[in-house]
Amino acid sequence: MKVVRYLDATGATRVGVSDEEGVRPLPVSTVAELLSGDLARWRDLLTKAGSPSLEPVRLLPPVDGDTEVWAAGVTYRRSRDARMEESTVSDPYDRVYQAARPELFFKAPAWRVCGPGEPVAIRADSTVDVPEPELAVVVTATGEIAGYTLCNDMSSRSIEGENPLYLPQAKVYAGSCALGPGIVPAESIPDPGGLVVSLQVRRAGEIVFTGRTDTGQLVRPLPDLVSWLFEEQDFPDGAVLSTGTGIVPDLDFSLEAGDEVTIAVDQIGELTNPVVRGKQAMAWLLERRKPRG
Ligand code: DO4
Ligand code: MG
Repeated sequence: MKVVRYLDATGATRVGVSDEEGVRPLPVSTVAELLSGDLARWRDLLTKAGSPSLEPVRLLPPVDGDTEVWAAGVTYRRSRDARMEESTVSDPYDRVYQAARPELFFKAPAWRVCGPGEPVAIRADSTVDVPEPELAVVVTATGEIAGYTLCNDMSSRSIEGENPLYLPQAKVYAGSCALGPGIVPAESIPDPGGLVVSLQVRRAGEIVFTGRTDTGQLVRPLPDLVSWLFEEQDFPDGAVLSTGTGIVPDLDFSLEAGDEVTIAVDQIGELTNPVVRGKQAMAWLLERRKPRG
């Protein structure tokens, strides 16, 4: 069972639960509303799904409102080694891998998140770009893990490699964050520490990269990452925290416009996105953004 956001046949945005019976609408209009209390409230609201909807649906990103997406970095040995190789300054990556305090960075406001099947982007001013397949935790306003989804933390290796202080530009831009396909409630995943994570990149119908890891390689417990995130700030609409990548291609690989990226996490789902280059190709995100009241 997954919590999903979707467009119904009338073009209205809905929130529901998707399972073998179909999609059943929930009595809320946003996922932010589901996350704005504690875990007990989230669980209670999920029991209130209606009858299966027969309408055709298109999935949307499973975040909305003022929910923020954050990400952790250098939480797998492979990520540490890849950063040390790509960067002009390798020391900060080794130090953060071993430090008590994790690397956490803001990734995207909900409106800039891409959903299943929607384009993700590489920057027009970047030369080495990769997808990062990551398990993401979805957290209530009270800091409890409500569920799991997938995050593609699209990244420019050339920009971050030039100077680690360029990390926000390497990581935060139009088309840099995809989430989905839905949110699997935490109680369905008794062991989030043993999930296979995989990545496939297709180019002109050919597979040009595949990689595989598992969440057992994560150097930090998930609740530990969440408690660092909530240490000195509140998230009244909940938060999504992507937990880092353990799959990084060699430096001679770079994504190209026209590629198709598929990331998957065992028991959570699969997320496929085509790749475009530059912010003009992501102008649809602005169109979709609702006017603020
Ligand atoms: O410091 C770079 C961030 C690395 C990252 O995003 C990851 O390890 O997933
Ligand atoms: Mg990452």
